[in-house]
Amino acid sequence: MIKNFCCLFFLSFCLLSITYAQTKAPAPFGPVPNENQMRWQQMEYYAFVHFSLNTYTNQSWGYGNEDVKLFNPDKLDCRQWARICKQAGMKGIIITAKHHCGFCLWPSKYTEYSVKNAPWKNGKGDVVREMADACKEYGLKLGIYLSPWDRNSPDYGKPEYITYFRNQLTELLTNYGPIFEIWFDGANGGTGYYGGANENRKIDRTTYYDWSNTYKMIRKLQPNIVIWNDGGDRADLRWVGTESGYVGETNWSLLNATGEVPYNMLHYGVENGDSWVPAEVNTSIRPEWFYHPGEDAKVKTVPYLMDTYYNSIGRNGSLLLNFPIMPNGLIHPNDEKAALGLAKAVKEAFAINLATKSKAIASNVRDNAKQFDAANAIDNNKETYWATDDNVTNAAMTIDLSKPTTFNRFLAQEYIHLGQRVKAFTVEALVDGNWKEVAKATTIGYKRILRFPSVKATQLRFTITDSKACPLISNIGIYNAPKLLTFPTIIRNQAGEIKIIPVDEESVVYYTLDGSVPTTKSKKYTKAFETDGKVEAKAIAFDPATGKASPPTHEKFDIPRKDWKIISTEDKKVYAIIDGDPHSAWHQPKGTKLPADLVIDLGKEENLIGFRYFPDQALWGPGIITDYQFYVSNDNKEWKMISEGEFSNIKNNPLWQVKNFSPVKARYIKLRALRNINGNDEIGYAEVDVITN
Ligand code: FUL
Repeated sequence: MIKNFCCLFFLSFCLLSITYAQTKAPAPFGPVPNENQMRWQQMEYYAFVHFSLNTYTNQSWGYGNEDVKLFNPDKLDCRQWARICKQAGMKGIIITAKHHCGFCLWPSKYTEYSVKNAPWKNGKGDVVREMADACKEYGLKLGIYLSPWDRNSPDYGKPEYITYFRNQLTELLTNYGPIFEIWFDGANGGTGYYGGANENRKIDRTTYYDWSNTYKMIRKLQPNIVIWNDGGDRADLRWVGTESGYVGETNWSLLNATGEVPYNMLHYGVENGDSWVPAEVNTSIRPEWFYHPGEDAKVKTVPYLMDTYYNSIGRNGSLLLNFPIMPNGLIHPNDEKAALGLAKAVKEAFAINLATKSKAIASNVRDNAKQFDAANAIDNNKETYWATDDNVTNAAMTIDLSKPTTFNRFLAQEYIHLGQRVKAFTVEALVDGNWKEVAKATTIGYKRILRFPSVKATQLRFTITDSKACPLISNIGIYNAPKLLTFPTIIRNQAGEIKIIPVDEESVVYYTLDGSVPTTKSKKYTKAFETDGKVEAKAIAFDPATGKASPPTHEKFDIPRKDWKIISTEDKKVYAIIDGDPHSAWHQPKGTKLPADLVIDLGKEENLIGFRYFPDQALWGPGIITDYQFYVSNDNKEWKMISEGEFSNIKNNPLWQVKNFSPVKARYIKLRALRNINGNDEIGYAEVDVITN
């Protein structure tokens, strides 16, 4: 009897404690990630590789008529790509199996426009297979980019193309093992070769691909996949509205399941959205996505990439960093160096979490239970978390560092399995007995990292000032990252004056004008100075305190523009176009109908070999030219067209557009805008320049 009683007592105790533990656990709040999204989120950092016929034609977007015979890399080695990505700390690689030109890197059964008709490996090669094998060898996950737009296919725009597209998807999702992510580019429809039709084919992005059925098929073939799509139908992940490498400081992993998604929603998410659609920040390690030899010196520097890291992974996004593959089939050594440099900088910045050995105390702990104590946020286990009582949405955690400690980074992670909650928080440091606010921010999400000037303090206070529901914090990090000097900006105005602008007021700037790398023995920059003729300027920022220097900035300026006159308008503000300042822009007057001309008198005859156009940098800025013609004249009467075409991908990546042509002597130039990104008549320019021989 006594024995039975004991058993009963023990059983009820167990039952009670389970119920107790269960009632205490917070309920999910709002949309939550599914398992695939969670697995993907934890990858944080992975690569894109852009490789196609464009690699051989120096183009950004192929038209669809490029010769397959051009594809003949002599050193192609996907193992080199995988090795670099692995060493760079990346967790996977997404390969452009088919870009807009329609050329397939795998021997698709459904088209002749593929590696099977290329000279590479006598048509027996399969780049996707080699990529899949290399990923497996290096323990990386494989992802596929399959462009929904196909400028080669004769069927593009017709219902038949959807069958073709799905057949190709089936090949890729069946024959190459597990695929972690599929990427459907949003550039859809427009001019193209289309099997010889050479026409403009428009499609309705929202209906043409019948995404919901395509998604069903994908999920059946690859149940663990995440789908990226900015093409009209909500998928698992979202674009952030720019390809420049940053998401909004406020970043909700939510969108609405239906309705349009304007820039603001892509960039910041939707606070009260009804679906979990987290942000992926995609950007290239160079300005463009495909390889262009002219960009070998334009590979992003480590401080720049580190900024990208903080502005993506540090803002509740993932980072998808692109390597353009060279025509020989390899990643360029400059790109490798930059990616490994970033990995080293990240490792150094987050080497020691000063919070780990400290003591954490919270102003409120859910039911005062150990299970939800503040210590869970510094225990190195992301499955445990600090939680407050249900009605508490304002709470602080104080971390005692026990002695004066220097730090300049704060990292926080929410336990997002149960939803994203935090709306606002502050970070304070206890310096000489006084609390000093060092940072203030909005959302946290999966991971948030804040940067602030170094502070020496004995305690840190993390206060959640607003939250949608009781906050759940799974991880806190406090770090002292070494200083990375950012390179200065160099601009030259119309008068030929060079201005060098450092990011950091304390650093000293040294420069050269002969193409050599500046050192502390080079000229020290004190104020703007005049230059004449063509100039190659390089500058570094130097920190006298540490003796460290930034990587050099490199700018090449063509002929001076002192005597240039813009003669197609009376509006004096038009000179913003040649003032060297990338932030100032001029727009054609209201009421202008396309085509719109911009005519410049260069003052004297010049030997021209190209021109450059820099669009308005306002996001998705108005009047960005997509289709142009370029004319020259010697008398402003008789004009000769010497270049025409498109500025591919200018909407998503509004960079300098460079167009070269055969040498020609001329005094007058005319840039004719034929079409803009929005299909209306607005036309704007931030800068226009010429390239001379
Ligand atoms: C863009 C494309 O048009 C670019 O060419 C590139 O593939 C990039 C990743 O997406 O929208």
